Amino acid sequence: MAAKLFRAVILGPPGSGKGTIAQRIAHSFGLQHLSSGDCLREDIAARTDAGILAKKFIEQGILVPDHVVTRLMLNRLEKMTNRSWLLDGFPRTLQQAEVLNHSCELDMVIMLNIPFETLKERLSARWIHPSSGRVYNMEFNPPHIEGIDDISGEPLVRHEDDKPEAVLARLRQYKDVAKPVINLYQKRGVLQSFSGTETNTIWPYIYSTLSSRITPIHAEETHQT
Ligand code: G5P
Repeated sequence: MAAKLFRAVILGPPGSGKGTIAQRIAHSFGLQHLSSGDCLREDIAARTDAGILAKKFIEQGILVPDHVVTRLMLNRLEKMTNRSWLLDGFPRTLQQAEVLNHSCELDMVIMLNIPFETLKERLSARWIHPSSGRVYNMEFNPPHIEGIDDISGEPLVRHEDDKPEAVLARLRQYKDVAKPVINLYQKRGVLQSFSGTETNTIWPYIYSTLSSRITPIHAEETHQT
């Protein structure tokens, strides 16, 4: 008999560590990690119609319209019907959550609660390697050589929306939009919240909560700041 598929979402404000933690979950539990931000950036790079439209919104740090993101993500999910997966950054709005609800049932929604000041500091120190999605932070996980990806040796870049004005816009908008999504998943009984200022402190709790529902493929690793 085929193993039961596991479907999860990670929610949290910009800079809360969704991408960092999602990569750890994908590695430890073998889930396919699908980030809406990465999907949008891929479409921007490929100059698709959705990408050209999305670019204007992302540069200002505001949400891309629901119908654009929803279509993009559902298309990707259709190709993953026989995989266990973890969505990062989607759904963001109640409308997106309702559309997702029609196509699948979620087993767990991981919610990250991180103080506002911590988020601002983290985003301003973030660098990424665009083709792999590897994320660095000049204090938390700096590259071995400044400005260079550890694995490929290629240059690191900053997201357009990590500029200070865009960061503030993203954080403000998040508060209004996320509340009904969180309430929805709380009512459904699938929400698991984790609070703190450090990813490495929160991670063991997330690992242990997930381990109670799905068998890890890699033992828990200790991550040091
Ligand atoms: P994204 O790409 O989904 P956001 O805004 O949700 O972007 P973001 O900024 O990628 O989220 P994150 O994934 O929560 O943040 O966090 P991260 O990248 O792992 O960590 C942030 C930084 O902190 C990194 O440098 C990391 O190394 C560091 N860090 C992590 N943990 C620690 C720690 O413990 N200590 C320290 N010091 N540092 C740490 O979306 C981008 C845009 O796309 C659009 C929107 O316009 C959005 O703004 N978009 C959507 N629009 C509509 N609907 C959707 N569903 C959309 N999805 C994306």
